[in-house]
Amino acid sequence: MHNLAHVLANSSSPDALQKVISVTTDTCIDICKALHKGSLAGILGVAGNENVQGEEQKKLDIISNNMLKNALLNCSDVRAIASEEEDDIVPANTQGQYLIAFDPLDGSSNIDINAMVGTIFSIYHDVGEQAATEQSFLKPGIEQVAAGYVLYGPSCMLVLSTGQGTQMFTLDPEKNEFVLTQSKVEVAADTQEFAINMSNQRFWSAATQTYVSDLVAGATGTREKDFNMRWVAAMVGDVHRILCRGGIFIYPWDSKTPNRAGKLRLMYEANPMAMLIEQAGGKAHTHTQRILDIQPEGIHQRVAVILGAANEVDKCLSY
Ligand code: AFP
Repeated sequence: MHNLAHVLANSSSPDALQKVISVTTDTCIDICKALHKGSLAGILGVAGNENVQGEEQKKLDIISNNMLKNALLNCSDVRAIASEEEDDIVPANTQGQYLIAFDPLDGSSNIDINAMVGTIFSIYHDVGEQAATEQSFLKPGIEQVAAGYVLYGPSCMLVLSTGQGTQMFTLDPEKNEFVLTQSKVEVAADTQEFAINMSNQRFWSAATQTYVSDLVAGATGTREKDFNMRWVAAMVGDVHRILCRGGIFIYPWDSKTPNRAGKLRLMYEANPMAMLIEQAGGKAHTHTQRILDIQPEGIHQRVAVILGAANEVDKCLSY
């Protein structure tokens, strides 16, 4: 069984990129330990303030953000960081060659009910004489050199791509390291399982409503086959299920906030997940374009997300 360091050493990734990935994943092991202490560590519940998204911050949102921020700002290969929990980018070492954007704890509404949460990260190569700015981060997702997430579930798992496919690693808690457990993830082109927050149905576009009602009609309707539904309420959990057994995940535009393209954030949720899904043979689109082709306009930009089984994504877009 190969550990992460061995897999990275045998990849075509430059040493500096390997270092940034290792610092990130080692910090996630520490986040995992903090999460597993749960209420015993007095770190559940809300922190009593809001982030730039206007969302209530949980204590662990801030704790995990600070753990990643401290570790990455002290890594000489990091040029700057961006985080869901940071209003602006944070410059690190101007001579560093890698930008990293992350959601330190995705699915934080699940923390207090001991349900799935995870850390999502996206890495770009960038060099410059001056310190990095927000503009440095605004690169289309296709330019990511690495993307991944750590899922804090029954077992702690790292899912990673450096552009040569998508791989899964499982944390060995005795050795305190991630061990390769799936060397080539593949998402089947068809599926009978969908993920969407049904409580938003009346706010969806007519096309989304028709698509989902056809899924629910199953064998009695135009799809002529039954579908199952799952909703983890943490993107990491839904995407992990799709990478493991297929499916389609949809967080569409809705009229609850009509001038917002979607709920999920492009730079540190949609783009890294799109890379992992595409590297596993799936598709990741908004209602109108491939996610990895989007030219970002801001580090906290939101997009609609339709990702997973290639043929099912095409079917959804055909509506
Ligand atoms: P939180 O981090 O605020 O829990 O949001 C998680 C998330 O961004 C994404 O991980 C989920 O897929 C989605 O929001 C869940 O949204 P709903 O709460 O509307 O179901």
